[in-house]
Amino acid sequence: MRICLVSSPRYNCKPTHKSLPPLGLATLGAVALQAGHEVVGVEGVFVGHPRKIAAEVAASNPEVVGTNTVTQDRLASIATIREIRKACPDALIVVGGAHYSCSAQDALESVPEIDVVVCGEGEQTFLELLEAGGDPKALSGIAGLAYRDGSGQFCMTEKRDPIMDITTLPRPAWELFSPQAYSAKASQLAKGRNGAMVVAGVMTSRGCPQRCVFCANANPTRVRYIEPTAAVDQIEWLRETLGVSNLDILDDDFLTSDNHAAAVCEEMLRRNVKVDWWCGARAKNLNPDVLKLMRRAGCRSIAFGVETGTDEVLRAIRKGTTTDDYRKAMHVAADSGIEQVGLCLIIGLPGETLDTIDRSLQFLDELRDILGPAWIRESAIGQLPLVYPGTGLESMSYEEGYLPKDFSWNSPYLEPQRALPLINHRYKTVPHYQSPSLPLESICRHLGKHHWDRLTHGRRRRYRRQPLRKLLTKIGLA
Ligand code: B12
Repeated sequence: MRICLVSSPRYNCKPTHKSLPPLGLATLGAVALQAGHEVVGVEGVFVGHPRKIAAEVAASNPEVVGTNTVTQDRLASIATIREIRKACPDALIVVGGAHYSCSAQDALESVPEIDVVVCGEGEQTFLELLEAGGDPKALSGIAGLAYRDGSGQFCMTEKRDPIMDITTLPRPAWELFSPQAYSAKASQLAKGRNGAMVVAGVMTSRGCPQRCVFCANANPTRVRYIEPTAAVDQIEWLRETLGVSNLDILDDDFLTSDNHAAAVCEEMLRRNVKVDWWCGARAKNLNPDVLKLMRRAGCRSIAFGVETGTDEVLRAIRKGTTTDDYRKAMHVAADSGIEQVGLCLIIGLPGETLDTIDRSLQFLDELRDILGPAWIRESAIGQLPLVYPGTGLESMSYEEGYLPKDFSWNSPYLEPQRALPLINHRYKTVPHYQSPSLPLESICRHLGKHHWDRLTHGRRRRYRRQPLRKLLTKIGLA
């Protein structure tokens, strides 16, 4: 079949190169090519405008169009899908990825242009869909799908098991996209560095054992690993074929297995693969020897989701870590020689009070002192919690009455308190979590009065007020 895989434009439909090349779409492209299909990639993120993206898609005369998005960009993605439907009236439009997977019923009920939602890992499901020639009658027999039946009713097939042997998946088809055209500015590694560099992402494992209430990860809790030699084959290929000098290791937690992380690093050192890389990890029980090995293998930077600095809020969000874990982790990270450590913080999570906010920010200062020069100020900027589909925060927001019962992810949503400071203008159409006992307004007032300078330092532009109507008009939703 002729397939066109399209990346979503950004929320404002402005062309940008500031992103990472789309690993999910490149992986799907690889399995489709391997099975003998014709595949074309369209970098919607570079094009921006939905109608222009649709014209590029139509030029490949596809029988199947596949796309995905993140929640922030969903309205721009839907506007694009509507244009694609007009330009390719007979194509089967398939969507996937974390956002659509977790809001499949809503998508199919409110966006008639979408034919099928692939839920969870897509390789096998997409392949079976293509093998069935996209025949709507065959959909009920394919696990991991949501669709509308002949009478327009929402249907979901049985759940698709995660792929256990992820080593056997083909190398992502980077030839469909152009990793060299992406701006390194989307990467943590670019901070404070000059000169051209090519950045790409690899995943050496899939899955995360945690289920934090705010996380929008559609991955299963069972963690699966790529054989270290196969993971390094990919890294070496990116280095030698595309000149990738900087790598984002995108595993949900690169340190779920010390043995796996150490084996990947040892293999990189054995083959003398020269790339700078960074990764994210959970700050619990860090092994000092593994962190030192990571540093030797080229790891320059590591990010930890601290989220909050009090044990009561850590318990409420089911993070499975304590403030003591963080203190110990910062000592290990500082001693490892890793140059930059990023700490991400969310303010206003369940269980938060004005007192826990003050203590969290004090705790952050304590961690900064432990880290010394490795501390990256930028990444510790507080963010108000966003609600993503399928998360614990989404269920709480319905239960606690903050999200209206008729809320749809596919209609324009305007944060009711959008004029508040600290609501990042990029996220105005994504609901924020608000606990019944601590209104967002009180949080913002408190932060504005006591912590404004440190929280907005260097990024005030992000919090400027921008008329949303202008944005919605642009994407045809006003
Ligand atoms: C790399 C990454 C980025 C990169 C770039 C993403 C890109 N352009 O590709 C950067 C660093 C720029 C980034 C930024 C952000 N990200 Co991000 N990111 C990731 C990360 C770590 C890996 C994504 C990835 O490549 N996975 C590997 C591939 C193989 O998996 P996959 O993409 O899920 O694809 C599989 C399936 O989902 C499915 N599938 C996916 N697409 C499609 C399409 C079709 C047609 C089909 C059939 C199937 C299918 O099949 C694929 C193969 O199995 C994920 C976390 C994660 N574990 O996935 C978060 C994640 C995608 N990001 C997320 C978020 C929230 C963001 C930000 C909004 C963060 C912020 N606060 O600013 C920004 C938004 C930027 C933007 N506008 O695009 C959320 C998305 C949640 C949601 N509901 O949308 C995730 C899930 C993290 C999380 N746990 O909350 N991100």
